[in-house]
Amino acid sequence: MTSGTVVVTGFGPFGTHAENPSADVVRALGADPGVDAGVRLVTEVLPTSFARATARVRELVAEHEPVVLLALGLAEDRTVLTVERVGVNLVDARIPDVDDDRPVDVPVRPGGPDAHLATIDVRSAIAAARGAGVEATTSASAGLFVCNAVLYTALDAAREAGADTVAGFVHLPPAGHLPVGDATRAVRAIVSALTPGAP
Ligand code: PCA
Repeated sequence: MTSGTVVVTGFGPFGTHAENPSADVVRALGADPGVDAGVRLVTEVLPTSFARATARVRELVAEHEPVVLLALGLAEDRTVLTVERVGVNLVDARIPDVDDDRPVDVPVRPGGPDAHLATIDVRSAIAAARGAGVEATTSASAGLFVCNAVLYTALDAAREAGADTVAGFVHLPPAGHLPVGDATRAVRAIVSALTPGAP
């Protein structure tokens, strides 16, 4: 039985982070999905660019009409995996993105709703990560940089398309706090828990 398409994205380098564990997790999933056989997993590493990442997320929603879109990113100042509850329609870049763009106090989408609540089941995602042996908590803010912009855009695109896509965001702590192998195991468990029809 096919449960549908699941899109999992990560981010490439940004700022002082030459390596981004979210990209490593996405590559590991691409090489070995390790999720229910009915799930068609699409993985992609997005550039940490406001313009290009948000445009690409809109394309991914339109192209695949996924049942789940789960975006991953690095939260440099956190020590555990966090599942985001909300994307807000505001950008305040503390550093330039990889296109040397540093938007400040502008909306992600002019005229869009102020915020979109994550539509994944946040509690199930946390329970799944913990079940895989990885500590996880909720987060009420994905920041005001590219990660938040991608979460907001994914939710916005799914709503506009009237698609059944549920979307959410997982921030990973630096690999020193959560090794990439453990993060990959947690994300696999989260994807399985969020996918309808999956065991
Ligand atoms: N973390 C940044 C952008 C890319 C990433 O992995 C953020 O939290 O916005």
